[in-house]
Amino acid sequence: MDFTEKEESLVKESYEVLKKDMPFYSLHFFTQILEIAPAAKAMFSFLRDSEEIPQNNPKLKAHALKVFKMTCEAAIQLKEKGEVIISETTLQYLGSVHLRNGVIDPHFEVVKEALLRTVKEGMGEKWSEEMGNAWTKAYHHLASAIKAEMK
Ligand code: HEM
Ligand code: ISQ
Repeated sequence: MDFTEKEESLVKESYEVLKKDMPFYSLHFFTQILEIAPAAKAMFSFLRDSEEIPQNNPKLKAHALKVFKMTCEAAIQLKEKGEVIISETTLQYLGSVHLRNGVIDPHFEVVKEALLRTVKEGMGEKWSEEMGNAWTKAYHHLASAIKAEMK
C-alpha cells in the first residue's frame, strides 16, 4: 500500500478546513447521507424522532467530527506505516455500535460518497480528483477494519 506524502497532506489540509466549521459540515455530511439513502434516518438516534436534521445537535456534530478525524488519522497511518491500526477496544466498540444500529456493508459506500461530497463542498476551488482519491483510500482502510470487526 503506497500512500504518498502528497496524499497525506491533501487529506490533512482538507480536514483542517472541515474542522473550522463543524456545525456546517456535519450538517452537510448528514444531509448527503440522507439524500443518497433516505432510509438511513431511522438508524440514527438523534434523527429518528425529528422531522428534519436537527441544526446544532451536539451528538451529530461530535460524531461527524469523529468520522472526519478517524479518516484523517487513517491517512497519517497509511503514510507512516502503510496500514491502519485501530485499538482493539475502539474497534470492538465501533463494531458493536454499528451492528446494533443495523448498519450493513453497502451503507459504507453511502457514507464514503457523502464524506467526499462534504470535502468537495469545503474545498471549493482547491478540490481535486487526487484529493478525492486520497480520502477514498484512507476511508477504505478504516471502513474495512470496522466491517471485519462486524463479521
Ligand atoms: C455511530 C464512526 C460508518 C451509522 C458512530 C460513532 C462513530 C462512528 C465514531 C459514534 C459512536 C459513539 O460514540 O456512540 C464511523 C466510521 C465509519 C462509520 C469511522 C466508517 C469508516 C457508518 C456507516 C453507517 C453508520 C456506513 C451507516 C449509515 C452509524 C450509526 C451510529 C454510528 C447509526 C449510531 C448513532 C447514534 O444513534 O448514536 N459511527 N461510522 N456509520 N454510526 Fe458510524
Ligand atoms: C456516524 N457514523 C457514520 C457517519 C456519521 C455521520 C454523522 C454523524 C454520525 C455518523
